[in-house]
Amino acid sequence: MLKTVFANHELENPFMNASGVHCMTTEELNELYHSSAGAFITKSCTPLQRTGNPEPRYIDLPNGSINSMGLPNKGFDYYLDYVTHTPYRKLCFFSISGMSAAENLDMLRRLETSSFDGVTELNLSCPNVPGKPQLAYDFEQTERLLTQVFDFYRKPLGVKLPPYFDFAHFDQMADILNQFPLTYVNTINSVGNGLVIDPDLEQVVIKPKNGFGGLGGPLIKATALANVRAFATRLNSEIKIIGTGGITNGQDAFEHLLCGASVLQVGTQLHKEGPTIFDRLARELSDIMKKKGYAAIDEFRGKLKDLS
Ligand code: RRO
Repeated sequence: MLKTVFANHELENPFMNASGVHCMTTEELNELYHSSAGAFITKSCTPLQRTGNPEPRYIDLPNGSINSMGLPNKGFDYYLDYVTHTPYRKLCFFSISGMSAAENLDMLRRLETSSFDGVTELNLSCPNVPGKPQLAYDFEQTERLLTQVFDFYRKPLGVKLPPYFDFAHFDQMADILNQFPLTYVNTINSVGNGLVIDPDLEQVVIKPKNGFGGLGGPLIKATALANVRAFATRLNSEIKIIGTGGITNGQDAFEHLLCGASVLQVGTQLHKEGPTIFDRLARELSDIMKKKGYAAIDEFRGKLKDLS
């Protein structure tokens, strides 16, 4: 009942990890592969490996998480080797997050000529590298980069966006994205540069950037749903939406689907619970659908109602 078609692949269910969580090493990626997740994605990578920011750099909160990992990753070749040498029957997404347009274009050229036949995610929204603003908050640079990408890139590609908070920005970004043959838009990355503090110790809780970091989990769900809905109602129907942000149970998943998401990514709660979470989410979403009399996700996807 949860079967979902995405980029011409049939997924057992719409659930997968959000890039960054449980996907840094081949061991973690294998655990996702063998879990109940319908698909999985690699950690956003750069051409060369990076150690990332100093620790502590990820903290679980009662209502979510804060992180300033700083793009630690094992480098493009490590993940390309994994996705091209592991026989897989589960859709695999490959996330890249170059430190410059040139780095992104270089990695995409190498993916284009490789045997990789999954889906590529271009991360335009990492909030945690000191001195590097989130690219997708710069509309001109985003349009220029996508123009350069689609000059040569022919494999399925989506972009990972930061949250937007104004209708003018939803409109402007959707107008840009609608010009390109994108497979999907993934919304949202963490809500950038929140500040969580410990009042007893009178100090911040993570070390990098004086405690500023990306927020995830239940505390960002309303912003995630707003962005899913805003893009679902503005993008061409060929561009699918991946809904990310605040999914901890079947009801959260149901809400993202109602707003128009096709695939659902889980970050904070996967970090807390581990890959067995995908069994629980699939069961809880199926139970909700059964109670409501839905036999397939397509019967309610995107059908959120306004008040009359
Ligand atoms: O590695 C990170 O600090 C990170 C990345 Br690349 C991202 O896209 N989103 C996030 O919350 N953390």
